[in-house]
Amino acid sequence: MSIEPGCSLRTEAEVRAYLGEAVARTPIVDLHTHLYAPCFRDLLLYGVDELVTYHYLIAEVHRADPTLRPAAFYALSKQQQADLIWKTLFVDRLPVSEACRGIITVFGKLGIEPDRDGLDNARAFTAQFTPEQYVDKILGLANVSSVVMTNDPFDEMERPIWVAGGDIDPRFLPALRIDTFLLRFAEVVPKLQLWGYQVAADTSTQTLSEARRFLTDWIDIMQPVYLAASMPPQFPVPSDTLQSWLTEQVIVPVCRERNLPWAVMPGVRRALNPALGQAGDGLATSDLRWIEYLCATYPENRFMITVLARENQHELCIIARKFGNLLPFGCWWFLNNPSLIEEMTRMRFELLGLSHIPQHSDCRILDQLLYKWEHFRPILTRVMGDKLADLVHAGWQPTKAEVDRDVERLLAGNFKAFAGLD
Ligand code: RAT
Ligand code: ZN
Repeated sequence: MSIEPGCSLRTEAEVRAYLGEAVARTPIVDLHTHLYAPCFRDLLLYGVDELVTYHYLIAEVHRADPTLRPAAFYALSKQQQADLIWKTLFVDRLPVSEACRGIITVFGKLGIEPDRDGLDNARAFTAQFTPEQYVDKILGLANVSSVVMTNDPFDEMERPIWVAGGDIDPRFLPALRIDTFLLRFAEVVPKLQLWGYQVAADTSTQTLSEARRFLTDWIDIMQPVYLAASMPPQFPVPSDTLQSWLTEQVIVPVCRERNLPWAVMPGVRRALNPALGQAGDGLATSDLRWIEYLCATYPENRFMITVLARENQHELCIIARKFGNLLPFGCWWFLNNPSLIEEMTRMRFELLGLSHIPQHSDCRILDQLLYKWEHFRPILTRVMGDKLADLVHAGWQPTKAEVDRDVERLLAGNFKAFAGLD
């Protein structure tokens, strides 16, 4: 392919400036969030009270005020919780943490003046919009074209909405979450039986066909773009456990048959401090041998992966170099901090080139799209800019079209291709 000289970026400064524009203008497909389309009603969280009571900030307020008892905090109304967090983390001390900074970024993007006296102006701002209008506004301002939801058939609030059917805003793509199915199968057997699936906590041929039927029914109902599970640091595959059997006999074959990737998210230690509720989870370094085993044993399957511990990131890149059916994505949860994103993204460029997905937002509250992506874009521009600058100095002048093409790959195309979307 000939490179048009007129479109070449000849100097480091030209490359960096053009890359910055491309990163800003390229729409993002956010491949893992906990956001919901407006038709899911109360499950779609937005507005300042939700924002300020994000579980990352709930953890931080309990650190800032160790006399605060989690039970007392959770007994407050949502608005009282938000007021307390605002006073403690934003007024009584400078809001320097990444999660605190995020709130200030959101206010800036929405034109809300942060007010040390309280959150009423921010509340009034959001109250002007219907949920649908707010979705349009936030997706537009964030330049996010679509977001992947997290959809759990065992969730009592969302299940009836799926069962009733209806049109989902096409910018919200479903993902079938299987944590409960995979990790708590024995516990949910009675529920599955109630729903008409003849399963038991065993590996019989009947459980096999009925467990597969459950998954395929939900694939038919949700039409997910992938199956997903956040996983403990250790997972016994292969072994003679029920979980290993479900993995190899149910999930992997169903994913293959339906041509769907499985997104695995190892490293979570649930309820490290149970009193903190959703804010109480922790992490540990993961043993990724089972991922290598699945990639090697099932080359026809596709696996996406994000791992929670920083300590696993180099190893993950090396595993991904060996298996084309493994796609690393995102800087997840406790890794979604600028210093760690920069380190991980740099390492991924160096070891994986463009064959990764540098970030997902994990947003739980719609407005967070404004900060998570606003904070990420300059990091991508800096890290990729360094790589392109090195190329220019070595004698390779990228064209504008090449930069556009590859930024699109990183922010949307790699995911769409891997998930078979278009
Ligand atoms: O990032 C988060 O908000 C976590 O609480 C988890 O939901 C995690 O992202 C997950 O998907 O398990
Ligand atoms: Zn998540």
